Formats: sequence, C-alpha cells, structure tokens
Amino acid sequence: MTGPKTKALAPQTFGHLTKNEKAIESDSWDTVLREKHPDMLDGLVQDPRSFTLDDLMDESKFPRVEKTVTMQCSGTRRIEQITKYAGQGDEVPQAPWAEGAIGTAHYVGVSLRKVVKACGGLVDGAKHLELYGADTYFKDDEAMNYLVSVPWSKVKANEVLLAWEMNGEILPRIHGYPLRIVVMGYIGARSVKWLYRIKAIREPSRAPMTDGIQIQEMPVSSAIMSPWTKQVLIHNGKIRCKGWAYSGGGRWPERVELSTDGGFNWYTIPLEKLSRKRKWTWRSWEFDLPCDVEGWIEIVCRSWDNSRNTQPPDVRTAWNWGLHLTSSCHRISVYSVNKDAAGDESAARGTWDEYEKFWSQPDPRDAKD
Ligand SMILES: Nc1nc2c(c(=O)[nH]1)N[C@H]1C(S)=C(S)[C@@H](COP(=O)(O)O)O[C@H]1N2
Ligand SMILES: [Mo]
Repeated sequence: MTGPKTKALAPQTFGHLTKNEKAIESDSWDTVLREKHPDMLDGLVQDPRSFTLDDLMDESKFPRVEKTVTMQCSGTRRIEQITKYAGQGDEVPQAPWAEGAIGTAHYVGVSLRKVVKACGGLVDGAKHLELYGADTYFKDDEAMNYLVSVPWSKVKANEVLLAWEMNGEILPRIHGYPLRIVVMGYIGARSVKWLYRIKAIREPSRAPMTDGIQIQEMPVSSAIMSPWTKQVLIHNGKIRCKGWAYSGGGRWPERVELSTDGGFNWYTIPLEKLSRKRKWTWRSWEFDLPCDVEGWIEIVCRSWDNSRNTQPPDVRTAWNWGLHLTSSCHRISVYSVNKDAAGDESAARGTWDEYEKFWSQPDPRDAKD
C-alpha cells in the first residue's frame, strides 16, 4: 500500500493544525481533486459539487468533529490461520498480519453526512456511497483505484468522517494524507485513504473484503500482546500480561478473561485493569496472571462485549477462504519458570539421595512378585 504520486507533499513533522492547514493549502490536494475529477461528490446527489480542504475546514459550513476510533483490519491475526493450516487461504502472501493489525487514534474532520447535505442530499434510490482512493492496483490487466462503499444508513448516523488530522498532527502520508475516510466500528478496509472522489450509488460497490457476505462491523476479539508465544518466562508466580480487546459496531468489551490452562479455568481481569470503555475504541488491559506450574503452558485470552457476544474457542471455527476475521480466543504457548516455586519444585525433581530415600521408604521401585 503506497500513497498517490503527488508533487510537493508537505513534510510530516508539523505539530500544529494552523501550520498544517497552510501546508495542505499550498500543495497538491487541489491538483489531485480538480485534474482527476471535477466533482468530489457526484452520482445520485441533487447537486454534485467539488470541495477543497479549505471548504471542509470552514467551521461556518461544517461543524468540526473529533473522535477517538479504533481501526482494525479484517486480516488481524490471520497469521494463526496460516501457520496452522498452510496453503488453505488465497490471501496468504499478501497480508500475514498478526495481533498488531489494529490501532487507535484521535481524528479530526467532518461528518460525511453534512457534506452530502451540502450537495442537496441524495436523490431517490441512492443507498450507498462509493469512496475512491487515489492509489491504484492492477486487476485483470486494468489499473483500478482503491474503491469500496459504505451504506447511507451508516453515513446518516454520523458514523463516517472525512478526516485530515490524526493524533494532533497532519494526517501522515501512510495513513491517507491529505484526506481519509474513517468509518467507526467497521472493518478497516472501508476507511479509504487518499480520498479524492465520493459517488452516491444504488447498490453496494463490488469491492474487496466481501467474502460472499460484505464484512462491515467487526466481531468481538482480543489479543495478548505481551508475552509473545514461545517465550521463556521467569516469574514469581504471576505472569504480567498485556493486550487489547475490541468489538465493532459501537459495542465495547465488558469483560476480559485469561487462562493459563488452555481455557478450562479463567481469571477475570479486574475492571480497573482495563482502559475506560468507549463506543468506538478498544480497551487495553494489563494483568498479573497467577501461574504456579512450570513448563509449557497455554495462555488464552477471551473477551465479552456489551451484547454478551464472545469469541469462538479455536482458530478453525471461523475459517474462510480470505482468512478474514480471526476472532477466536487468542492462544499463546509460553515456557513458565516459577522462581517462587523453585524450593518445592527442586525438591520434586530431587537429588539422588532423595531419590534413593523415596524408593526405600514406602515401597521398592519394582514389584517383587
Ligand atoms: N486508498 C486506500 N485506502 C485504504 C487501503 C488501501 O489499500 N488504499 N487499505 C484499507 C485497509 S485494508 C485497511 S485495514 C486500512 C488501514 O489503515 P491504516 O493504514 O491507516 O492503518 O486502510 C484502508 N484504506
Ligand atoms: Mo485491511
């Protein structure tokens, strides 16, 4: 995924929006918009119009919206499908994402609904908005733009933003500079970067991440970010675990649980160890997980959202050809070395003297008759 080739892009080191506005004003945003497509919002709207970033930033026309939003790729944790069932998925070489294909940021922009309204609203029959990214790829020997659609109902609910600022800075190029879509609670693929055109249409766009059914709201899921699988952990009877839990569609994790025995017994992470609940974001968590045993153990993470949805137990349960939505309980294998148990454990392992003594006491080692 690379950005559009535009000239004179501003450096990414600006700290303040006033500076950023100037930087954006003077560069290629208008060029991209005007040369490629005269109308930024066209199709089935009453009054097709073009907007500059200045227009969108004008608070007398469009109220500014700020939102903290989690964006999750539908391929998050796909690596678990790949490593367990090699060759059984068609996107394997493209995006072998692990637990990190998710992130939370604070965006500034305007609601797309208001921009549609500024075009006189939709005409009869329009039900979806098609979003064009300026980047291209080849499909059947043809150069295509990145193109997906979102339903009007989602836009109408003010849950789709046009954003130009991320975490207090100008939107970085890699994240869609100068303007991107942010769809709250949906699969990341709908949040189109390097946006240059929006078109109102009747039917949903035939676009990536359909898989027969269009993936929109993300299911409840979670992951352990620390420790890592296969790590050897030397601890004092408690393993410090950290991770995230998220649910799409405006739902949020209510409970996060951890297990050290593959998912038979669960510890509920106390609420004060979860970050605050918000409608459109993940909750990060941290917990000292009690663990007495030594050797290879399986730590499992499971979360429940406010609709009491939970995660399927195993990777295979949600298998599909695109290897999307790996939302099963996250399982990692770690080697536990419990320093606190060291006294007892070494006794159990024993010295040769203890060994002789043990077998001489209740019974000899072998049966005599
Ligand atoms: N124009 C364009 N927008 C795009 C994409 C892309 O390839 N091109 N990838 C999408 C996908 S699949 C995801 S998961 C998110 C990732 O957003 P990020 O790069 O800001 O994390 O962007 C989405 N928007
Ligand atoms: Mo994605």
